[in-house]
Amino acid sequence: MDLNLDALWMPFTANRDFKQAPRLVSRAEGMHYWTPDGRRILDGTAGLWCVNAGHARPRIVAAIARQAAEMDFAPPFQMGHPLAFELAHRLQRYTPAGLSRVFFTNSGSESVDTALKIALAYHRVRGESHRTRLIGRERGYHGVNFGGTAVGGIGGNRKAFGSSLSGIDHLRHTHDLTRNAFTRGQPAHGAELADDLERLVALHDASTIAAVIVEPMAGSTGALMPPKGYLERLREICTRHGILLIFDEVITGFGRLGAPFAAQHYGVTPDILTTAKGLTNGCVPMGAVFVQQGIHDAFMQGPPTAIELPHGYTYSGHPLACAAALATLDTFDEEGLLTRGAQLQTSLENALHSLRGLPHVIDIRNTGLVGAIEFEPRPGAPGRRAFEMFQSCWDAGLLVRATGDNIAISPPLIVSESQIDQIATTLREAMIALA
Ligand code: PXG
Repeated sequence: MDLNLDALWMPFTANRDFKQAPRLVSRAEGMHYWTPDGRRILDGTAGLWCVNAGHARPRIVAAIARQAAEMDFAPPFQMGHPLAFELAHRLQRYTPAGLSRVFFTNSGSESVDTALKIALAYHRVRGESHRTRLIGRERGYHGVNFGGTAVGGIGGNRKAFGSSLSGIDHLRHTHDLTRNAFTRGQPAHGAELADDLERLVALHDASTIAAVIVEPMAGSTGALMPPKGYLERLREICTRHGILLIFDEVITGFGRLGAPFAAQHYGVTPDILTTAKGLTNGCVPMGAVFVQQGIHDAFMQGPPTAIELPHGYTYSGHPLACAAALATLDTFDEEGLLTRGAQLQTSLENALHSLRGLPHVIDIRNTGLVGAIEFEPRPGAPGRRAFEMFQSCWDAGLLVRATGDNIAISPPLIVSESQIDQIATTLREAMIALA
């Protein structure tokens, strides 16, 4: 393929290394990608945790094409179009109880920054404008905008960008291999790590804290499952101190853990919930922030002609995105995909845990249709083992995701049992060859 690679500055990519030996895909359908030279790759990552119903689903493709011809764009400020309202209403069927108001964005990063801004403005509108502090967690990933970077807990994503926002603090992460290695589902140990929030409350005073944001399952840093009782305790502490709890469900939303949302899977309901990715099956960029009705209603005061929340995007509720989302929800419903992860959990669990004992493996963990394998870092070269796994799986026709010393697996929710076996077989062969 005659392609000049020079002009594109690629995101989160080792540009020079990539351009020496590019990994390109040019077609996708169902569970597979194809490279430009026709090699078929099994998609073990649902694209980037987003193509939950599989690729190029005809109903979704047709809905986008129809909408592009019908009305390509509609201004979302002081104007509306029916599909945005229809989608917002429809989404209430899936979201946890109470989270009945929705604000549309175009990405997970925008959803996170929107959620943080809503939290700050909510306290202010209620006369608690002293609540400005935002708390994230180590090893959290909340996208790349300024708010998400500030509350994010990955040092390497933060250090290049100056002093970030002020008034930020972080909880300790929950990853503890000494007590929890090779756990199936939720780890037994670590609920007490939620008490770290009490430490921050003692340090800063609750009256200064607006919100805590966590991924119920931390995706980007290697699929870290919450210890049993941890989310419950975090919820209880937030409620007791008037702190809003935000769940970032950009990865866990729309079926990844075997329920529509992690909030339902774990039985803990946040005040605000951020999503993106699976909402449109990755076809058109879109995000959504769900808020408790009481939070929304607190803004609906003052003169009715005033704009209650000075926030929004040109493409909030874009017609193509709404059409894609509605067709995606139809597909999820028709095929029972939002709960299919619960049925397939044991298959993926057994397949992945069968790899225990292979060289360098220090942990295997899983829930729903997500799993991770963690490797002992190679001395002097952290992250290389996982990257080499990613490369050898790619060479063998399987797409996995490398993050730190972890390999994450998160196939589309249409994955078959035999494809799960294929994933495990390919991983095993790559792991046996791993130095
Ligand atoms: N929050 C969470 C929890 C995410 O996982 C974002 C926010 C940001 O979403 P956008 O749409 O702005 O990228 C994400 C994104 C990985 C990986 O390898 C994960 C994400 C993005 C890229 C890579 O795990 N998640």
